[in-house]
Formats: sequence, structure tokens, C-alpha cells
Amino acid sequence: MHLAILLPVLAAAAVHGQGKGLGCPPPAPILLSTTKSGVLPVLPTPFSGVETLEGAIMEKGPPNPDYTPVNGPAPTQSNPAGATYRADLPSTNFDDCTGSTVTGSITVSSSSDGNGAAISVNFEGLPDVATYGPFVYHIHDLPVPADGDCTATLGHLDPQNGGEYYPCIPSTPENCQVGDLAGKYGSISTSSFSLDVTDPFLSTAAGNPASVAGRSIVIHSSNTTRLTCANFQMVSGGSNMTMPNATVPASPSASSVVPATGVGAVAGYSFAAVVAGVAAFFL
Ligand SMILES: [Cu+2]
Repeated sequence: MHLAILLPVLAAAAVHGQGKGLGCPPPAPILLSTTKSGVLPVLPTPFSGVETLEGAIMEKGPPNPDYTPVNGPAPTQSNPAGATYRADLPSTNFDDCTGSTVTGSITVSSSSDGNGAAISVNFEGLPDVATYGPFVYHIHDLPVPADGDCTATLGHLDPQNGGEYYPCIPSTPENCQVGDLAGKYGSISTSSFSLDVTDPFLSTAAGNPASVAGRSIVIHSSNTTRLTCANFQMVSGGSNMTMPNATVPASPSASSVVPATGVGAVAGYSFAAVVAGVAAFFL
């Protein structure tokens, strides 16, 4: 390759991995110096702004144990029995320049006692950790559109408006963003990753501001680049769902095995499929 062609390629590659490796170049960072819900709900003083990439802060502020979200600490959720949502990662990643395709799923079910949600994470094929990790993952506000654009999921699920400037302190998870799963339970530093944990603050009730319904999961590289994403699909709405002119069907328990096909075939890309599925459920 001619040197004049090679140099811009190398420069772009260095930006993507913060100089650590090759990959697709991300969008240019944007300096954020004003309040923005889900990112900067309050401005620390003194403050000269932070760089953001794809809507996320690239370098968080210092840990601040005195900080609480604008809307207060997250409340414990009382969830409908049997409600289960699952997000299956698509077979093609949004950023496919790492030499590895991340696959797997995350399941969120009402906990057995109804307090909070049981989260089961199984991810495979994470890229080279030394180059792209550690990886973080979050529940994001909006679903992935049909074109698979992970950027369109916007920021983290954050009904308490804590923002992401101050890092999540795992010992006080009620002050973390509800959707900041990596912050509360640790980032990923392995090519395969499994986690089973109960989160008190995540809702499985449709319409609840802290609900996983209608949300998405996003996995990021260490510089916040979005590697892959998928929508949460309803496996079971749970016992609290009401259906007009119909009897609510018996729901499987939260610990029942989710179907191996069907839901997975929908993959994580089609919000239209989610809408259609929900609509079909009510009709
Ligand atoms: Cu995220």
C-alpha cells in the first residue's frame, strides 16, 4: 500500500483503540460542558467539560460517595411473578472490526420473591482484552432500530437521573444508574463471561420507568465504542399483565428454561418485531 494511503488508515486505527490496536475509527469525540440528562445531570465545580463518544463519557470524574442521583437513590422494585425478558445478541456485530464476534444473551426475570430482578448474562467471543478491554455493558434507554444502529439506543437506563460523570460505586448501587450493569457488577476481562445476580432496582413491569421492557443491551470496548447491541424481547409478561376480554394465561416460573428457538430467531435488531409482538399479545 502506498504510504500516502497507509498513514491515514493507521491514524484512524490508533484513534479507535486509543492507540492500543486496529479497528474501525469511531466518530469524533464531542466536548460536553452543559447538563444533559443521563450523562451530566449536574455540573461539578470547577468543571471544564468532558469528552463524549457516541453519547458516553470517555473519562469519568472521580468517585464521589456523597453524590446521589437528581431523583434520589433507586427504589427497590416489586416485580410481577414470572415476567421474563431476554436479549439475544445478533450474529453480526455493529462494530465488526475487532476480529471477533460477540454472541450470547442476557435474561432478566422477576426474582423469586418479587423483589427486583434476576439477571443472567452469557457472552462469548469478546475481542482481545489487552487491545479492546475491559468491556462494559449496560441496559440502554431506547431499543435498537431495524438497521441495527447501536448508537440510536442513546444513553443508559437511568430513571433516577444520576448521569454518568461520577462512576458507579458498587457498595452503594442505589446511587448508580439502574442500567449500569458493569458499574454495579464489574466489567468484563475475559473472552467468555457469565454472571447470575439479583438486582433490586430493575423492573420487569412494562411501563415502569426502571423497566427492561422496550430497552436494549449494549456492549462497549474500553473506549466506549459500541461493539454490539440487542433488544430485550418479552418471553413472559408475568402475572400482573391484564388482557382485555381474555384470561391471563398461566406464566412459567422465573426459573423455567427459556425456549431455545423462536425468540432467538428474532435476534436483537427489529424493534418493529417487538412492537408487532407486543401488539399481537394484546390483540
Ligand atoms: Cu452502554
